[in-house]
Amino acid sequence: MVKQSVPDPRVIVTRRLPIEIETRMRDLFSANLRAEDVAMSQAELKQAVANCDVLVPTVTDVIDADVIAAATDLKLIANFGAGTDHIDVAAAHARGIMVTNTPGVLTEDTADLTMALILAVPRRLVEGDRRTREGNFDGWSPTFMLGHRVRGKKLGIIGMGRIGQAVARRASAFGLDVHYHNRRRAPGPIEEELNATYWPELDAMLTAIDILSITCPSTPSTYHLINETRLKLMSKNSYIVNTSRGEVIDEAALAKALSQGQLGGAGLDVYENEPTVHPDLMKLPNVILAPHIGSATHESRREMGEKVMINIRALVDGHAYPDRVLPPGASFSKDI
Ligand code: 8YV
Repeated sequence: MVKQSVPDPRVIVTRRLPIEIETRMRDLFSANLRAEDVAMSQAELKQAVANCDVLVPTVTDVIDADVIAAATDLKLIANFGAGTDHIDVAAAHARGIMVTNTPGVLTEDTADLTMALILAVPRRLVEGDRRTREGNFDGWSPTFMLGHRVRGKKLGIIGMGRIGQAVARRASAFGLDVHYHNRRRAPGPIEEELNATYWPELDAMLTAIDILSITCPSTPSTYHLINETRLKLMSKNSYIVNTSRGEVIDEAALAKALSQGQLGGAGLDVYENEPTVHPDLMKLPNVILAPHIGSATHESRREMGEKVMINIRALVDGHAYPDRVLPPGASFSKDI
């Protein structure tokens, strides 16, 4: 189906993007690019949506109903990133404003970072690096810096989407036994390929696993999915890795559990109030705190930019959007 084309859309980009993407954006569109890499304020976002056809935001922009209400000619929010929890997709949809994202291209890099944390936390890699730099490596000893073996342990994945599956593949290669919890059970062939055990009840899975990896999206139903009660279900030697969104874990409860030795450690790439990190987590040696770098490779960021431009081209040429995001319950058949 061909929709109305918008030949020369005014595009506003909220953050600095890789230079080759900015150059191409300038070639293709009337693009208003950011001079400095600083997030826009809510007032600036409102001003932006009142003066463009396409907004290109990132995870650091809160595109809430208030911002969307300020839009005049806005037709498309072409998000630079896969997660769209910072956008009120329902409010956009209600006003006929399309939302697109950049899935797929950051899967492998995010899974690599997840796997790196799954290995680095039990083996105390970052703690060891710190000790060496601080002059606290006095030579090899049979009992120095012992961690825990990864091979043979049970990995529980929450969220068996693209990234969860890519983590499962890596984990199998490292000899981990893969378990998962997801809203829906994965199709048989995928479960078979990944040799993954499905747990319909999250609580039951938490009692059975050694390492928990969170790769589900942040939605109202996953908010604080891992809370104080659920943390208590996990064993004292277990680890948590989160590369999805901070909001999925009650960060204060996690900090408390780790401080009290209820868990073995954690590897986090995302936080509830980014860039702020719970002060107690900062003090713990058995926690690795990565600065939201799941997709931070030149390759991913370039390909995310490509996807953003392809989605904007769909508007220019009047084609269906390749990466359209819909609010829950909405149907694809409506005004594609
Ligand atoms: C992105 C991410 O870097 O794509 C996502 O959802 O979490 C990150 O890897 C970020 O969203 C860019 O907007």
